Amino acid sequence: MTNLAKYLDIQPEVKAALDAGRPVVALESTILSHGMPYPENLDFAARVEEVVRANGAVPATMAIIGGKLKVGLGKEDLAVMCEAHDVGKVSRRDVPVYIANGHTGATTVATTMLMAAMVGIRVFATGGIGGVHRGGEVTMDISADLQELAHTSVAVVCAGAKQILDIGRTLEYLETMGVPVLGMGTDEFPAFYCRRSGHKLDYACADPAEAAAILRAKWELGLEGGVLIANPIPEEYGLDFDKMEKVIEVALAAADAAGVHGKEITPFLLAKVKDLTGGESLASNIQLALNNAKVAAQIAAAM
Ligand code: PSU
Ligand code: MN
Repeated sequence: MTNLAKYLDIQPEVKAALDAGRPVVALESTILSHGMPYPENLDFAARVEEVVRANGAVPATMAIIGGKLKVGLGKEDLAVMCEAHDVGKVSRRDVPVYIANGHTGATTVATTMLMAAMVGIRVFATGGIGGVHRGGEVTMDISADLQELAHTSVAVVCAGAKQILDIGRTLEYLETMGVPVLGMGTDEFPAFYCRRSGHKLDYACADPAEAAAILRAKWELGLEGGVLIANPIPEEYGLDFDKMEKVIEVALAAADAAGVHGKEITPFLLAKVKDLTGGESLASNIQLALNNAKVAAQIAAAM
């Protein structure tokens, strides 16, 4: 940690928990800065941390603020990320640029994972992961989240992947990269707002303890890399798959017409889906992310 120390700013509570071997759960900030509107994101940021605590773990929301890797955010830092003025989106390749330039950016799944691994946090809760985009076999637009899952030893609890992606190819990619995908109480990969995607999984876990046992076995064997834990949205908040498919087709056509590509495509599609579905999708988004935080904290505690 000697070389890392000058780049890292770890909240004292998180540091104390890590030193004592108590459970800690990482949380990302792209979901705050680029995934939810203000001020709803501010309320969500506080609630998701409460859920982690209520389930026996210490929350560590990640961000890059003024060129520092921040592990655990206080109230003021959370407000900066939620207001999101001049806050970029930072995936693995962006990290050194933001550090050297002293910029502020929200961490994606990939960056939150790599920061968690740097400080020894093993479990991370998010909403949905990035993946292979539709048409990715031609454009090669594949989220860096998948490479991070291949190499970085952190378990990511998510509600699957949004239908903006090619879910089948995303799962194929994870299989090739040796990433276990575990359904929490299901043998079907969920599609974020929807409990079902039509894609079967090989492994279902009955509960957080079973997931924790699989993580322990993987990492004690020295099998480096992440594990994806797919936790479906609670039944009462789930949206209809066919209805979402129509919304996503409109969003994809809009992205195409606007010529959006690269790192802008995911935020563009997310914003479009939000516009097209209004408050309904935001409420679902919040509930699924809180549910993931609960399961992640329970897994961290079981480890
Ligand atoms: N999918 C969502 N909501 C999100 C993201 C993805 O449903 O907020 C964010 C996550 O931070 C994820 C990132 O890591 O987008 C992926 O971006 P890209 O496809 O550019 O790698
Ligand atoms: Mn991309």
